[in-house]
Amino acid sequence: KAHFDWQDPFGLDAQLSDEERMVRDTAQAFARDRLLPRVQEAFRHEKTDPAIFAEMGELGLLGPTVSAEYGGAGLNYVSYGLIAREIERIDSGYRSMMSVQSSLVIVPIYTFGTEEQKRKYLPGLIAGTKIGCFGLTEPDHGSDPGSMVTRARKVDGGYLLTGSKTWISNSPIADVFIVWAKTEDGKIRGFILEKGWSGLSAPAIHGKVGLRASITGQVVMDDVFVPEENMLPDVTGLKGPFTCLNSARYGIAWGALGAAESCYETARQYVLDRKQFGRPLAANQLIQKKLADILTEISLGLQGCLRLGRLKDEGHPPVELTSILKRNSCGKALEIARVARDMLGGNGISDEFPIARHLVNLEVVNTYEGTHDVHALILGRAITGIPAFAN
Ligand code: TGC
Ligand code: FAD
Repeated sequence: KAHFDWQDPFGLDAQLSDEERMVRDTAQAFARDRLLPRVQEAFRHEKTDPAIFAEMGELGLLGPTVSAEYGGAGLNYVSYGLIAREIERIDSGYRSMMSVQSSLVIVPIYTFGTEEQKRKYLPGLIAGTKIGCFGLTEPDHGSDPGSMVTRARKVDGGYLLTGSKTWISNSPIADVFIVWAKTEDGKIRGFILEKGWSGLSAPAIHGKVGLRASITGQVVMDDVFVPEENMLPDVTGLKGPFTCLNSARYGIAWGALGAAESCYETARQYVLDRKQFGRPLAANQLIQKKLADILTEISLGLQGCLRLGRLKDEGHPPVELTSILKRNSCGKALEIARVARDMLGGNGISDEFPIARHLVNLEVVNTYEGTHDVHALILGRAITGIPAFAN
């Protein structure tokens, strides 16, 4: 009888190239040795250590798909997904810091920027010596960013930006701000702003119950002058921010399953160790069914992520595939975290175990980058031809 591996039932490892395995191992070691020791304190005290960006940068974990001429490691999308999975196995907040920098700040500059913009901003962002953030969501426009009210008014030599963005990961510690605003013709354009510019502030939002290791804030712009050369020239409309989101949502699809794997492995060990009624909890059918369900969802989900990664490496797969997997991974991981938390009984409430932290983090991950239901509507539109969210 062939051997069954409860940690890798479909042999994901065997489907990776040597380079992909090496990237995965590097990210795993970094996450275990550098992030794990910090996470409990960071989460308890809502403390984000900005040094993490440079540590990730040193290992090539930021903007990994960018070519070497701008300082990137030139890796494929499967590698990017594997990095997200390993980082989020520790904490979704750390993956958030990484994926905003990689997909939402580096990608728009790399994809839509001028040669000067790429040379000026990419090396520091990829090294992690500069921190970036991405401002799309506004206080009154979240799922519907097309209705944004942030304005860019043309003036001599550039634009004056006015408006506010909210729930912006990294913003209070950011050096570089990618901001999406409407010009006077009503078209959405992307702008690169820098910390310290007159009229620009980024106050922190405190009191989050999840994702506490990742700092979040607003971006407030009061007639911020942005020189002409800081507008992203090569894109107009929602295609700009959504192109970045395609990459970030793909990373989340892998990452959320990394968090689910952490819950699964913790719960499995716990029920093997913990005895009630004179035998291990793991000896009960109800417990074994839960473990079987969890393993099934994680392993099917990972195969989907790998397939999408391969398709991304070959070309441009339909964006709906990303919606399927972002939605599935987040929804399933959230459910897995809830079940795993329950399997630890009272101890599941303690932050001595990672599960409750993953659970509250995953509530956020299920909401940002398009909520679970918004991705259902994107799929519903593709299936029926009828956009349920339009007027
Ligand atoms: P819609 O009519 O669908 O599209 C408008 C234009 O955009 C194009 N487009 C895309 N292009 C590339 N990739 C995609 N995925 C695209 N989706 C749409 C589309 O072709 C069209 O182009 P054109 O040239 O014809 O104008 O626009 P809509 O306004 O009807 O969209 C509705 C909806 C629901 C699909 C969309 O607005 C949506 O996805 N809402 C969710 C908002 C969201 O995801 N926000 C994320 C904010 S950033 C964030 O959360 C970061 S957290 C990161 C972290 O900390 O890890
Ligand atoms: P809403 O759009 O008001 O939605 C509220 C509820 O209504 C949801 O359940 C939604 O599914 C549902 N809903 C909305 N429209 C419909 C509809 N048509 N039909 C049925 N149901 C609907 N944004 C950024 O730009 N950059 C960031 O870096 C960033 N980081 C974030 C970090 C954190 C910690 C959080 C919490 C959010 C972050 N966001 C960021 C914002 C995030 O993308 C939004 O919160 C998300 O897109 C949802 O928007 P909203 O909160 O305005 O909710």
